[in-house]
Amino acid sequence: MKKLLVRIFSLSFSAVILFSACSTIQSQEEKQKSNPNILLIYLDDLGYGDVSAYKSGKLQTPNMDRLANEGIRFTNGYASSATCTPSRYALLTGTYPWRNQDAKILPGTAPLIIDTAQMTLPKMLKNQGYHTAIIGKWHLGLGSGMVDWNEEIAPNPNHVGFEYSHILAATQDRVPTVYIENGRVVNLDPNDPIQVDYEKNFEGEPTGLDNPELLTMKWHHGHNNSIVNGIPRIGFMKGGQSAKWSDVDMADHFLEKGKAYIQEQAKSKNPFFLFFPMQQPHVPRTPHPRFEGKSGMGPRGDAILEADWVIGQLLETLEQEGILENTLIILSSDNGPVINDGYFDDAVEKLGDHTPAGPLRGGKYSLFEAGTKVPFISYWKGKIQPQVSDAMVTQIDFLSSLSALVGSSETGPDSENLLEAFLGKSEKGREAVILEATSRTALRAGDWAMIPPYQGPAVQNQVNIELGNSSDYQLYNLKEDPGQQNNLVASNPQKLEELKKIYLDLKGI
Ligand code: NG6
Ligand code: CA
Repeated sequence: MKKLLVRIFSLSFSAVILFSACSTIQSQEEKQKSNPNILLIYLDDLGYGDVSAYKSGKLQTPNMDRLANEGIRFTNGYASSATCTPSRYALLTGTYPWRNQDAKILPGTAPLIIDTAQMTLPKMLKNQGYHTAIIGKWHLGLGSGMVDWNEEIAPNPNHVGFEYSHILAATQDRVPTVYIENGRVVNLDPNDPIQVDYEKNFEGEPTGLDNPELLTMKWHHGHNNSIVNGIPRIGFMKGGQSAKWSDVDMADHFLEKGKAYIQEQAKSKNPFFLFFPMQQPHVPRTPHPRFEGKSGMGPRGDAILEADWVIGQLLETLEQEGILENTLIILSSDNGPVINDGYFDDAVEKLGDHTPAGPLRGGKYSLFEAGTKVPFISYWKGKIQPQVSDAMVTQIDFLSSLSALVGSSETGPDSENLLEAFLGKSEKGREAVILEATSRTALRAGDWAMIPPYQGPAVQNQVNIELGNSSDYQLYNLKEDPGQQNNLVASNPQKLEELKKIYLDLKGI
């Protein structure tokens, strides 16, 4: 009898375990199915005033406006840095870029700067059943030292959480000027191997410096090494002729890959995460001839109109596949705007009264607001109520916030869970953030910005941008003075002390 009771008990106990195990599996599956797709559109050097929904520039960007006006337009959305690599590092890892010495503008030959053991946004989503992909600009390094571009390049984005990658290694102005899919150069002819060097040229290869007669775009500063498609680049490259990209077709190329990916994933029951980092309007600005002259502002404006069209096409694809309502779309930029970033491309001459930085001071490379305060939009048809939000949100917060969205408990070291703000359910964002620009840092806290003293020029003359360097502390009340014209250090010493303390605490000094 006792034996029988024990047996019944253990059987029912197993049944309970089995049942609860099943229900865990089921709820996991259900969760995966109900989690939305995530499309993260990330522009390169797009300024706060470049999107017409931000109501301060002269360009018309109807597709970005659609996202902004039917979603949340954040007025205090920040990239983590005023340049590309550090911002992307922070976005993917939820870690301040100044914690990683290597998170600086990288040459095309730099090794991968994300530790493959580190938690990343795509890894977290992959762990929750997402299919994950990156299509576009990478600029976080590849390989672990000397890369042989003719073999499999590893580690690559696939080793930090992306299941599919189709990328350009660094920037459009840096060699190698080829696409790389899942670690392999696309269309490479093994009889014409690629060699890349950032120190010295390969014998007999023309350069922008020595062969100006071969150029269709002239360099202004830097950008005078190897010539590809008539455009002088940063770095030297030899071989790989059949693999070289066509600059004017780049937008169409990535769009085609993006569309195909969305169409493929729409067939699956699992959600997807598509990171779509676009190259516009970074230099060299090479819009397709269909967009030439469309903005009246030269190639910079035309490239932004091209980017806007691409975004419209992505939206249309989601609509056609019937998955727009089930897709959270986030749009932002890696850093603020620059007009002349090293080529003579009419950007300065044809700018007219357009204001890429909107009302903000500075631009790319700057510790002033325009360096990092960028267009920042979240859109989810039917789920997010259209609104303008003044909450302070940053790209470093994507990891923890999206983790909360999909039911994961992962967080990033410096990433805050601002999901409610990203979904428009709360106006509460961050209290404070450390912003970075070319290895210098500053603080934004509440309505205030504090920039510590830095040596160095006040203006970077080649790009004509105020960098934020000053021998004194700078303190601005952004609510009253978004253009940072009135340094309040003398009149508000108490506030300065308060902010210095927050700054030092956050930096762990
Ligand atoms: C700078 C380049 C600039 C741009 C930038 C990176 C020169 C003189 N300037 O060094 O043109 O490529 O690096 O831009 O070479 S970013 O958006 O990827 O950070
Ligand atoms: Ca950039």
